[in-house]
Amino acid sequence: MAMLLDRRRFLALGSAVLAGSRLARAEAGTVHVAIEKLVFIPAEIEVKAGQTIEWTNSDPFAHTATVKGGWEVMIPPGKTATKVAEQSDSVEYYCRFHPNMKGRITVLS
Ligand SMILES: [Cu+2]
Repeated sequence: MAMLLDRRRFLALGSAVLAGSRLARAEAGTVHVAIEKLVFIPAEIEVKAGQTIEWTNSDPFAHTATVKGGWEVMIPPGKTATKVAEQSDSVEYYCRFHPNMKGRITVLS
């Protein structure tokens, strides 16, 4: 457990540094979304542009976070995947493999 937390802290730090180099007003921090039994938890999140969204897939099969006509993040089984939130990322998303899985991101200005 301690190792997992350390790794997350390390990843969050790395993401913040990366975001800082690309975005003028990067907000530090990571917003976590769990995936358990075909559900995004929480389904709705609020982030600021520059924050990292991290999905953690506890299921034994792959999921995606997919925006229709937009981006897609693949989240392998037992793994995490991230995306840096942009100002335009107030979106609804779903899993391409399990379209009943739905989530919503609201980017606060
Ligand atoms: Cu899925």
